[in-house]
Amino acid sequence: MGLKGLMILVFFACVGVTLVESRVRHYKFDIVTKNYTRLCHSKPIVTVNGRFPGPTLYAREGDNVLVRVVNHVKYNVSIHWHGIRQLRTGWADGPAFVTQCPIQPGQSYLYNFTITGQRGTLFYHAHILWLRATAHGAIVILPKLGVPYPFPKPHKEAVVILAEWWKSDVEAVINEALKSGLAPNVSDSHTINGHPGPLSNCPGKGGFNLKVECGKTYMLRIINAALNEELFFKVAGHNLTVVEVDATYVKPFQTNTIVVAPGQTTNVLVKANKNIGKYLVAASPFMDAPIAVDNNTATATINYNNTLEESNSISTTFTSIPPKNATPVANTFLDSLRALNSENYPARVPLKIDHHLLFTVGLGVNPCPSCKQGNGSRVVASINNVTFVMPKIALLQAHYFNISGVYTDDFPKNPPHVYNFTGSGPKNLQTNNGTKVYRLTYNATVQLVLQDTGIISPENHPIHLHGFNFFAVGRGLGNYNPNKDPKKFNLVDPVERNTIGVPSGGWIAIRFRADNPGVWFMHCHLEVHTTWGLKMAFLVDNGKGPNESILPPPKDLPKC
Ligand SMILES: *[C@@H]1O[C@H](CO)[C@@H](O)[C@H](O)[C@H]1NC(C)=O
Ligand SMILES: *[C@@H]1O[C@H](CO)[C@@H](O)[C@H](O)[C@H]1NC(C)=O
Ligand SMILES: *[C@@H]1O[C@H](CO)[C@@H](O)[C@H](O)[C@H]1NC(C)=O
Ligand SMILES: *[C@@H]1O[C@H](CO)[C@@H](O)[C@H](O)[C@H]1NC(C)=O
Ligand SMILES: *[C@@H]1O[C@H](CO)[C@@H](O)[C@H](O)[C@H]1NC(C)=O
Ligand SMILES: *[C@@H]1O[C@H](CO)[C@@H](O)[C@H](O)[C@H]1NC(C)=O
Ligand SMILES: *[C@@H]1O[C@H](CO)[C@@H](O)[C@H](O)[C@H]1NC(C)=O
Ligand SMILES: *[C@@H]1O[C@H](CO)[C@@H](O)[C@H](O)[C@H]1NC(C)=O
Ligand SMILES: *[C@@H]1O[C@H](CO)[C@@H](O)[C@H](O)[C@H]1NC(C)=O
Ligand SMILES: *[C@@H]1O[C@H](CO)[C@@H](O)[C@H](O)[C@H]1NC(C)=O
Ligand SMILES: *[C@@H]1O[C@H](CO)[C@@H](O)[C@H](O)[C@H]1NC(C)=O
Ligand SMILES: *[C@@H]1O[C@H](CO)[C@@H](O)[C@H](O)[C@H]1NC(C)=O
Ligand SMILES: [Cu+2]
Repeated sequence: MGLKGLMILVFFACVGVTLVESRVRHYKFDIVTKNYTRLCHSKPIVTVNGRFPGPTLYAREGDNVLVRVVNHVKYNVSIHWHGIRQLRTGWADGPAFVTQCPIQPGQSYLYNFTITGQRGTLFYHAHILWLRATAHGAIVILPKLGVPYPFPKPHKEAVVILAEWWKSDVEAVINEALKSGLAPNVSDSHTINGHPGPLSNCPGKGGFNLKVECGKTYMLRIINAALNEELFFKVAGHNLTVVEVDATYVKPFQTNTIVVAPGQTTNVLVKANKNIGKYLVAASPFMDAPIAVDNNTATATINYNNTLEESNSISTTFTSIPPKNATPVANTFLDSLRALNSENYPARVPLKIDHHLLFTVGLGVNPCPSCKQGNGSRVVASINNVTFVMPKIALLQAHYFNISGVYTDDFPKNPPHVYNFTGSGPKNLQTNNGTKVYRLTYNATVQLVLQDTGIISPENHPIHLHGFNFFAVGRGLGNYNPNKDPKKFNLVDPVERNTIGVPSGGWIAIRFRADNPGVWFMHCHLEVHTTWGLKMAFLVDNGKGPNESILPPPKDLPKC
């Protein structure tokens, strides 16, 4: 009897622990227009809860997250939880017309998802039009209670969000470009946590300032929420120890410069081991193709022991920024990234591949009689020569409710023509239009080689896959060679991420397992290229097992 009673007690104790460990986190996001005055040019912007960047969403691995999003602006809105895997909950993923119809003005939608097997830094952002320029914020997923980081616990943590700022309304910027057929204006400033920083000539400068104590270690959760630009990030006089990217742990390494593409996140440790003073933090553009970028450097400061108060008497240590075309600096950083691949965090790289795919990514030119400035042509973008046309009904709804005529499942496995992809390109720069998906059975394995093209110009494309993390097993310049290149693949500890740059004039090979049923968007995270059509979707069928089907849609799922 005594023993039996004890066993029951132990059983209840365990259940108790489980219940405490995962919680329901409630958030309310009001999408509101706010007259933002922190920069030189005061103007109304679309924000989450009136803040730029928006509030940080905190959760723990295992938590159920419920976010009620209420649309108070004149635009249609949807929010994407970038990098959250959304296992079986595609309804909560967010890209407009892919997994949901938009939340219309005056309407609301409850995003309901559970964070499974992930911890680290991600972010949320609007996933419609160009609203994500200002409607975004950090997601911080702490490890489960009692589970430590696989590196020494930092004294404090700070979220560092990099973004872009236009003097004009962003919707006016992209609409002007679509009308002309040409590229949109580059931004007027980069920002760090909403500020261009102390080196800008805006009144009320100052900017983000991190106070540190000598001898302590700090973790920066760096997010690139910019629309169109990859960024270098540095801290004057301090090395950065990289410990995580896209909410996956990496083998720690030191560097003085990191590069973060739009859609990527990077956690670094900074040890405050320098002389007391102020140190500049800098974010500047990386562009290794002849394409215009905003060349303004955003800055912030790290201050030792409250030197801010005596800021006039303490000098600031500056840092040199890499030239914008510093490909070797970017490569040194990217080549250093390796999955942690420890016992607790193994890299489960698919070794047997069911689908070998080769997708060309790049630009094109289509006729546009009304595009006067483009002389009757407009720049477009495509994957395997398909310029994706957004449907009027969300793809996931069409799939789930068997609505025909919304998409076809014949997205090409290979480019329709083989040519010197990274050369000057074919004579005919036109593309096909289509709303096509690539279909996968549940649990199928995919190797996808993303090949940049030289059409108009080679360019680095940060490709983001929804619904999955993938392993980046290989990367190279020129045209991918299916006979030689796979021999050099890293199948042991390749970095695992959700967004990766296809090198300018080169290729990248990624692998993933289709263990999440639903419709999953894949697109360039340079918003201008997404707008131009560099996007497609994978459709993953339900599996046969009990937990291998899409859950039914929530009752309040927006209608088109
Ligand atoms: C926003 O601020 C600017 C400059 O202060 C002002 O001219 C404008 O009227 C304000 N707009 C709104 C909607 O408050
Ligand atoms: C969230 O989704 C889960 C799984 O479908 C469901 O059990 C739960 O009731 C939902 N929560 C709310 C508040 O709708
Ligand atoms: C884009 O830049 C051009 C040239 O500076 C300017 O005339 C135009 O007004 C800008 N467009 C927008 C929408 O800001
Ligand atoms: C900073 O990192 C670089 C690159 O790993 C290394 O060569 C250098 O010694 C480090 N500097 C310090 C002060 O640790
Ligand atoms: C930045 O770009 C502008 C316009 O493209 C140019 O006039 C300026 O000289 C550039 N500045 C630097 C520092 O490269
Ligand atoms: C359009 O044609 C004019 C005149 O030939 C030329 O100067 C201009 O560069 C062309 N613009 C584009 C985008 O091709
Ligand atoms: C869609 O079609 C499939 C297969 O024919 C069927 O199993 C499913 O119940 C249908 N779904 C709806 C919502 O009608
Ligand atoms: C492809 O084009 C590039 C750039 O012009 C050139 O360097 C390369 O030799 C070409 N490759 C082949 C196989 O022709
Ligand atoms: C792309 O498709 C267009 C339209 O069908 C065709 O004219 C063009 O040759 C194709 N280009 C390539 C590179 O496949
Ligand atoms: C694709 O659509 C554009 C209009 O957006 C049109 O000009 C072009 O001819 C279409 N391409 C094909 C191959 O139908
Ligand atoms: C998925 O595939 C892996 C590897 O082949 C296998 O171990 C696993 O059991 C499969 N899962 C399901 C649900 O089929
Ligand atoms: C919002 O989306 C709905 C559904 O697609 C569409 O009918 C409506 O015109 C859109 N409204 C605005 C303001 O863009
Ligand atoms: Cu791109």
